[in-house]
Amino acid sequence: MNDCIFCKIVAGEIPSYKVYEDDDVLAFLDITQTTPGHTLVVPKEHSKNVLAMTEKQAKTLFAKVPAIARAVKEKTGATGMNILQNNEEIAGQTVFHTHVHLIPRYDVADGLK
Ligand code: DGP
Repeated sequence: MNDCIFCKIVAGEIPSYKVYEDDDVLAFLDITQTTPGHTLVVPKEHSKNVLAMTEKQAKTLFAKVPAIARAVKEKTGATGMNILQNNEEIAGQTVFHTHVHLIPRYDVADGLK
């Protein structure tokens, strides 16, 4: 996909802050940082979203999510995490390459100690 931002990030043509990479997936910090450590997990093989994925593509991506999410949680010191993803414009999808958001959540009281 020539005009896909995340394909360009996967190819190294657009810089990103990499969190994790293997043969199948790349995880990198989301530019918006909804909370510190907000990470996107994307398959290296392009698909538009979950609605367009094959079972094999979905297994390849989602099998990696728990371990990456645990690593982000541990590294950030978050106490919980939203794991979500959007499919199609009506549902808030703005980049049309499948991605999973990992949004660490922090106990506000921790910052007051
Ligand atoms: P969604 O709305 O679910 O399609 O989320 C797309 C996310 O992608 C959004 O949170 C912002 C992020 N994003 C868009 N462009 C870039 C980029 O060039 N670099 C990084 N790191 N994130 C991006």
